Amino acid sequence: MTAVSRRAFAIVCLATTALQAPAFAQSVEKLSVEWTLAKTKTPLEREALITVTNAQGQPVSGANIEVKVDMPSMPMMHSVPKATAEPSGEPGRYKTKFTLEMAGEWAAQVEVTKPVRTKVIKKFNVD
Ligand SMILES: [Cu+2]
Repeated sequence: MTAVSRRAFAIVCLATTALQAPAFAQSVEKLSVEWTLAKTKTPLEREALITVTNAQGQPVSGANIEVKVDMPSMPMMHSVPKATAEPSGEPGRYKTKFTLEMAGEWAAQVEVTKPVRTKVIKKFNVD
């Protein structure tokens, strides 16, 4: 390859990368996951309302969300069943319920596996 053709090749590569960038950025973008917890009539049970938005702040529909809760101060002591969130009817909003085993400091791992993998930890207190 001559120096000129090598430079031309490099420019074509750059142009191709630039064209592909938006799709690539979308596939690796991080979702924003927020939640609010509410008490139910059942002691130690909580209902989580989870909101998933993309980098543009738009609601994300069709997400798969699993919630695992544990007590950071008591490793291996609890085994609350994993909860799967269901669509709540509003775009980007999901809900699920789980029952804690005691009062105290808990942490939830909220894991989105679709459309983009995202994992967030939410700490909360149970009284
Ligand atoms: Cu405990």
